[in-house]
Amino acid sequence: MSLILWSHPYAAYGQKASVALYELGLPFELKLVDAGDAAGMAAFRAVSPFGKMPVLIDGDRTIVESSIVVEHLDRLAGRGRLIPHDPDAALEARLIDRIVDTYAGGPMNRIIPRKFRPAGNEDPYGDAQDANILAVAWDWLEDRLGDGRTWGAGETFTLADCCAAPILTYARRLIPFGDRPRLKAWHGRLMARPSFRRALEDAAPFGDLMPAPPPVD
Ligand SMILES: N[C@@H](CCC(=O)N[C@@H](CS)C(=O)NCC(=O)O)C(=O)O
Repeated sequence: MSLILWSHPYAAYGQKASVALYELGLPFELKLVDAGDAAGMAAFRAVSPFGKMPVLIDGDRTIVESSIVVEHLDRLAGRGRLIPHDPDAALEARLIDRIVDTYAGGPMNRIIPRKFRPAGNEDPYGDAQDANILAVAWDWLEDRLGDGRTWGAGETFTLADCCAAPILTYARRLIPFGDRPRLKAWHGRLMARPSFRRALEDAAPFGDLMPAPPPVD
């Protein structure tokens, strides 16, 4: 049964799904979420209750929410790779996924749209609050990586890394990693991972759409 992924190659949460697909070697067909294509957008909205990507179509199943998409893909690929078999390791992978999604992806997805608001609608207080949440997330991750783990949740590449690769890459352009060497080193490993490199290559033709300066660290 062929898999269909509704996504945009530049979208962080879409990349989370495509990294998982590439990791697991699962072929898929991309359906581009293109705001300029009215018919395409109507078809996308029909499968995406909140208008969010990614959406995975697997036969007669429609799967929304990137973490659930990754869980589903891991199951399709025989289980135990992106969600470890060991229950404690699985909990750690899900924990890092939740922390990165909620406290790095969350503020990122609030700060970026505010940058496109019409003049006079700025929200410096909200921006500062969200910048602070991101900084706390960086501190928390730096501390969590203190046990010397190679990847986000241990010694194997998991859901945690599928989530972190794109979100860290974009969010550090809003709040740099600063003096957090373990976070920087983990991100360096994510950048070198072939599955994420492939996702970045998919995004490259769309240029740099991020309304923030290039990374400084
Ligand atoms: N909780 C969702 C978040 C997905 C999300 O925020 N996707 C963004 C792209 S990175 C999106 O669809 N944005 C389009 C919009 O909000 O209109 C998930 O994990 O799948």
